[in-house]
Order: sequence, then structure tokens, then C-alpha cells
Amino acid sequence: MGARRAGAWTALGPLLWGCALALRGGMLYPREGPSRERKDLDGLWSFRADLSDSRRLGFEQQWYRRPLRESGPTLDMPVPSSFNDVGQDAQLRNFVGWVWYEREAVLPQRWTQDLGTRVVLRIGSAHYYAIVWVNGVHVAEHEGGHLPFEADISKLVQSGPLSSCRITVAINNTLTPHTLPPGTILYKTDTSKYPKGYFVQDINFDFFNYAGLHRSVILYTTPTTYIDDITVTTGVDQDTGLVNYQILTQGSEHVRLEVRLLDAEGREVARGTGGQGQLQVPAAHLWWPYLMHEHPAYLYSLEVSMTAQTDAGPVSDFYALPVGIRTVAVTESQFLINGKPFYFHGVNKHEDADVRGKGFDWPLLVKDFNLLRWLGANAFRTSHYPYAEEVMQLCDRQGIVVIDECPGVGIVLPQSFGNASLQHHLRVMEELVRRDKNHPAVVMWSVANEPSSFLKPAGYYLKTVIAHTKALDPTRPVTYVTNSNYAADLGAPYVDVICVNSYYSWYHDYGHLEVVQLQLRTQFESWYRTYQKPIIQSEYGAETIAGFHEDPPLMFSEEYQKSLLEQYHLVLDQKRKEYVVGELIWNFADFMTNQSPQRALGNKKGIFTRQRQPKSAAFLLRDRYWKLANETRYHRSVVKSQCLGNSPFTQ
Ligand code: BDP
Repeated sequence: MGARRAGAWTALGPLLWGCALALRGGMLYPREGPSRERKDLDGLWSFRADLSDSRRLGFEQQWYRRPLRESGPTLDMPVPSSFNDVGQDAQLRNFVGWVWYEREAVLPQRWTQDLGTRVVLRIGSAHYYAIVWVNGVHVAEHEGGHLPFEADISKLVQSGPLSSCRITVAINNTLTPHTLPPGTILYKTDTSKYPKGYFVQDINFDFFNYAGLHRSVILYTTPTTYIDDITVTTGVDQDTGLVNYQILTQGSEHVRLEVRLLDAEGREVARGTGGQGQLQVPAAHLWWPYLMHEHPAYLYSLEVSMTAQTDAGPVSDFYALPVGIRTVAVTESQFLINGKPFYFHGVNKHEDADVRGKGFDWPLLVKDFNLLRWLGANAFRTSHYPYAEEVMQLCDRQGIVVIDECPGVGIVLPQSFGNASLQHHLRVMEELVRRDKNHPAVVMWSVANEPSSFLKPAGYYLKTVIAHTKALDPTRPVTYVTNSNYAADLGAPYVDVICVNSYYSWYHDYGHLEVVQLQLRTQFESWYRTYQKPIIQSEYGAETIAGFHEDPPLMFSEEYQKSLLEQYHLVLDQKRKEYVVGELIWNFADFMTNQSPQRALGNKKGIFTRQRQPKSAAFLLRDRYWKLANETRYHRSVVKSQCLGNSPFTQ
């Protein structure tokens, strides 16, 4: 055990931040405040899939120029939601190509008449490629389905006597070898088997390619001189918390900035001025993960006030950012949060549910978090793409630690390691870091899941993406998740933590639970001997149909899932005393995939069903996670009181 890399991500000053970002502008979450208003456009939108052979009729006929209903028949479509599963139409469920969304938004008078107001349209997620028009005028284009983008539409809505505006969004879900995730369109040209022009979308990842407006569409305002971005990094010196901040403004050179840090009771604990600096918080309350401290997830509020003198007179803006003070570091065998060893006992998730697909849903979010706490899980990985911002906010508030993964999943074809893919991947990492950099819950970036890391071009590709991510954020470790052989993995030298997926006795030696322990032990020992880095078992699991029972255990039964997990746990219990720093079950809940002979209505490796009901393995894992929490606890009394206090059943 050594401390070679200890401290590498702690307390680096704000000067390192942002300098490598090629992106222009910040992506602060829209919050209401004295200088900002917000209008959510959730609800029913008009919708039309372009069913023409070329899929380009909408562009040829310029559907964005007039109300969509004038172009042909439209459907009512809920936002946020995937469009695939809300209808009764197989063609729409499996549709590949352009779909069109449209909604009329009524605007408050001040927004359209006060030229000192900046009106911004923000789309939380449009999967995969989106083009946006307002009143028929092109305002934005964005590639990538899991990160937000914005357009300043002030000029458009302030140019005439308008009281509303028409927002049109065309979305294309086609995946190519250069998208993230990648995919391939296969044209089937044998006319004895397929109709003319027949094609299918092929993908190399194991979840359904749901599409549509998956997260809220929001209109919000700022003054025309405004706080554009805030970057916070934190450190700890003895018991003093250090909060480094960097603030970017737009609209005027002559701004004055004041910052105040308030504690959870609203008392000011530090203040400063200017666009960057360091606040010192004596006797700071640190942000601790759930189950690691009596008072986990402590959040301060960084209140940023801007005043500016402009030609039009004085302007002020205000933004309050939640801040958790904590450090993250990695040694050769440990993952440290606030200098204490942290063991990830958690899950991999998906954004996935009946009917809404990948559409954001508050009840589902709260249910999932209640299940995480019931389980005693302290962490999850955002497999295999960034989740909604509201999810990350809840992690901050509840102390659930996050490995934040980008949509780099299914990168297996040689052509997906070329320069076009690489450039896009770098940009996606910029967008992800820009969005999630201030979340204390995020303790590590994952740049990919199971790329073909043994292929020659993968070495350079992964090295470059990892280096870029570290330059963007020197305060967090970086990894990717591998299923390659340890000796052939070309990216492993560049990661800070080895994340390994394995499916012993499922995809190999199926049915033979007796070989799991030996194979898993060999896996850990080979990786550690080669790289001397901490290891996370980032996936393991078994397909299980809820209600199938077989004893002695047979594959697909609840008993088999339990037994397989138990075999893994025996080895994990040995190796976590050495260098294994986490275990994340595959998967939290059953989820939808493409149809195939290997998948019975989706992937069934959940410990909960898709409807969030427990299989037997959920109880096994619950016992284990609470036992682990008790072993790694800070104070003997902590876990018990948190267990009682936080249990959904006792609140
Ligand atoms: C892993 C993948 C994950 C799959 C899982 C499985 O990372 O996306 O869903 O296999 O096959 O290799 O269940």
C-alpha cells in the first residue's frame, strides 16, 4: 500500500480550471432568483415523425416555417418522455430518422418588452441530434443526447409585438460509427428478403436506443449582463475548509462581484470579492457520503452577486450554487474521500422505465433514491451516459457518490477510434465536465464503458480522452470501464482506478457457479500485479426472471442470481482488505434493450424489476451493504441512527 498518487486531486486552485475548455459559455442550472425567472415547457407538444422514405420531407417542405399541424397529421407527445413507448404503433416504437416536436410558449410581457432581459431556451436532453427553430428561425443545433444545450432567443422574441413564440425541434436518433454512442445503419439490399430501401439501426450496446425530448425544455431569463459560469473546487487544511471559486460574466467589462458562503442554517461563514479567490471556512462541515458520517451530505450555499454599470444603467444578477466541501484522492490501493478510505457499495443504473423510456420523471427519481437508501447503497455509476441534472442534485443532497460516465459505450469498431470520433468524444467530455464539475457527489469521471481497448488505435484514443479530462478537471480521478484482458488492455496505464466488468458463470462457464471464486481471484490478482492501482468490480450479475425459482439454482432463477452474487462476495470480502475499493451490481433494475434471442423483454439482471419491486437478490444485497456500512462506519452509533432515521419505512 503506498501513497504515490495521494493528494493528486485535492485542493488545486481555481486557476487550473476552465483554461482548457474549448466550449464557449457556462451551463449553470437554471434557478429562479431575484434577477432570474424560469418557465418550464413540460407537458404536451405536437409531434410528427417524418415517415418519408428519405426521412427528409420535413426539411424539403420546411415544417419549421409554419405550425406543424399544417404540414400533416400530428400526435400529442408528452415532454419529457421518449416517444417510443407511449403509442400503440410498432413503426413509431422502432422509428429511425427525424421526428419533429413543436410547442407554442406564452411569454410574460416583460420578457418581450424589456431589452435589458436576456431570454434563453434550454433543452435538457434531445436524443440524439437536434435542430431548433423559434418562430421559424434557426437558433441551435446540438449533437449528443444526454447533455443540455441553450440558445439566446432574446432578439427573436423582442423584435415585435409578440406575446408567444413557436418552438420547433427536429430530432434524429440515427447513430453512426462517429456518434457517441456509436452505431451503424445496415442497408439490407437483398430484395428477395427485404423491401426496397430497407435498413436497420445496428448498435453495440445493451440498452434500447430511446429517443425524443428526454428532459425538460425550459425558458429562463437573466439580465443582459450576467453571471455565466461558476467553478468551485474545495480543499481542507486541518479543520479549515477551502472553497476556491472562479466566476465568469458576460455582457460588460465593468462588473463587481461579491460572494458569500452561507451554512445550512443560512448564516454567513465567509465572504469575498472579485472573479476568483479562496474562501476559508474555519471548523468546516465536510460533505460526507451517506453512511460515512453522522451528518452526511452537508451543503453550503455560495451566493454570487454581480452588479454592473451599463449604458442602460445599473444591472444586477444573483446566483446561488450549492457547495459541498470535500476532497478526493487515490493511492495505490485506496480511494479516499476527505482522507478516509471509501468503499463503493452500490449499483449501476439506467434511465429507464415503463412507458416513458428515458424520459425524466420525479416520482421515479424519488422511488429510486428511496430504494438506494433502503439497500444501504452509497454509490452508483451513471452507466452508460450522463443522467439528468436533477439526479445529480439529489446525490449531492443525500450523499450518494457518483461515478459520472459519458456516453462512450459500444465503441468497438475500428472506425470508431478515428479522429472524427475522438474530437467529438473530447467535446462531450467538455460538456459533461462543464455541467457536473460543481457536484460534490461526483468523485470520478468515466470516459467509456467496455471500448475495444485491446485494438491498436484504442491506446492513443483512450490516452487522449483521459488526458483531456484531467486537464479539464485536475481535481478528480479518471477511469474507463473495461472488460478486456488485463494484459491486452491498452488504456489501463492511463487510468487512476481500474474498473473491471466480469460475468463469470454467466457469459462464461454458464451454470458453473463453482468456478466463480477461482476466476474472480485470478482477475483481481492479475490486474493488481500489473498496474498497482485500486480496483472496482464495476459490473457483475446474472439474468433473472422475477418469480422463477429453482433449487438447486438454475440460470435465470432468483436462486441462481443470489448464489452467483454470494460467490462474488466471498472473493470481494478478501480483496477489499487489500486493494479492491468497490463493487457495483449490474443492475439496479431490469431495463429495456433491443429485441434479441438473448433478451426476454429486455435485460433482466436487475435486483429490482423494471417496476422497482425487489427480487430475492435485493434482500441479499441489502444485508451485505448494511453490513459493509457498519464495518466502514465512522462512529458506532452512526449507521444505526441513519438506518432508522432515513428508512423510508420509519419516516
Ligand atoms: C456489460 C455491459 C452492459 C450490459 C451487460 C449485460 O457493460 O451494458 O448490459 O454487460 O450483458 O458488459 O448484461
